[in-house]
Amino acid sequence: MYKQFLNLGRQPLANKFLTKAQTLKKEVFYDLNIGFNSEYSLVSILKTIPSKKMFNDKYPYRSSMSNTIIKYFYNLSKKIIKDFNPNCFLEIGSNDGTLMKNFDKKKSICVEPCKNHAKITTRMGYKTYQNFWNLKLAKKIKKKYKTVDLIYSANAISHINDLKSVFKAIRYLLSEKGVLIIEDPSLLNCLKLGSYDQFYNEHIYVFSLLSMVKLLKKHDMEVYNVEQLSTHGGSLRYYIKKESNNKFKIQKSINNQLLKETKYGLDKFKTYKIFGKKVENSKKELKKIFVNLKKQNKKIVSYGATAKSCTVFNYCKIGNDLIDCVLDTTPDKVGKYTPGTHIKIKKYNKNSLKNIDFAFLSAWNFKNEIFMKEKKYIKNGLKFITHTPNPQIIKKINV
Ligand code: DWN
Repeated sequence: MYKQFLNLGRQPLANKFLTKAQTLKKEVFYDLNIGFNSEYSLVSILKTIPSKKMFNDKYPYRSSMSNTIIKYFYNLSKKIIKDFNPNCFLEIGSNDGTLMKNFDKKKSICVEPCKNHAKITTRMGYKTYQNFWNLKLAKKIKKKYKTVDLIYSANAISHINDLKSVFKAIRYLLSEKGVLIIEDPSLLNCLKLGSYDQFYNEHIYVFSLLSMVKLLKKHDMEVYNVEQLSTHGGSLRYYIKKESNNKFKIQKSINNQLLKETKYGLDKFKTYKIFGKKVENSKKELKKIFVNLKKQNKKIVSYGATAKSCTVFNYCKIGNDLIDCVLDTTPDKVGKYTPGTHIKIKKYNKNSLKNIDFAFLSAWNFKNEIFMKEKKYIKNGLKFITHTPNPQIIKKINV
């Protein structure tokens, strides 16, 4: 049973960027309410949208659009090969192959439901199943490959509604001594940073170690190590094994993280009620900043057409009256309009920030990469607006 603690209003599909013609038609909006389930210490959106509506042949997000992620996945592949040297590596949610391209084609399998991305890894020469992850697929893969000793998934498990089916399928396919590695945004970081934009229709869950432990227990699996990551505003990497597998010992990191999470109150509904109030204040403060700047005729753009900012803009009612345009490098987003708020997305180039006074950090999770890239403009007076950890115009940026 989920108990609601936050109402983020009516929201369109976060990655459904619109053509000009589509902005003139009626858009579909859904309630975005967030709740807490005390049995699993699990936080989830309360109304889910069928996956096929979101992950289709036009899914626009590409991991390769950020240098931070390209480097991150390169380093991670080296680590996985060094630590595990898998005979068969399977990635759930392989997107455009940004991680996979670092692995041996003969020993790797991609699983990706979005046709446009699955086509890319197929073209690259990787065996790609263009499918949603489920038991039927796991059975099909097992028939062909017999054992898979490393299953990896970044920012995909949190997108799948039926977690029972997810873990059942993983347990079925994973070899006895195999390892499952999952990475997803950390609930603790999300609460500490007030980053309520981690909630949108694609992000069904924001996990904590507390919740992961409880979920896996039902499937005779356990987390034996956990690492704090800086990606996506703070994520956790869970190293998971079957309970019967004695090859890996439970690391100290598990108790440390569980302690941090319970100390913060991630197991108590009260903590989420407080977060909900904080978010309501954040909304008012952020809107105030935009309205004040607009009164002074400042030119404001948004940096990155993120799914996250769909939540912020629609919740705070920040639209094309307050933001001139959104800048982005993704081919499938450029020339379109943001869902719900209809702000034009323009192709980023080196001159895009000329004569711009303020840029909203939609891609706040890449702020270091962005600040480095824009240091010339920052030195010339460009200022950034952010909503995390609190709505503000960032005073000082060291570049
Ligand atoms: O879980 C998810 C995460 C991993 O990615 C998905 N559900 C959807 C997506 O969420 P997002 O859109 O909030 O992700 P990002 O990675 O914060 O998106 C960054 C956006 O900003 C991309 O469209 C690329 C763009 N960008 C850019 O134009 N110039 C990013 C950087 C760093 C840049 O310099």
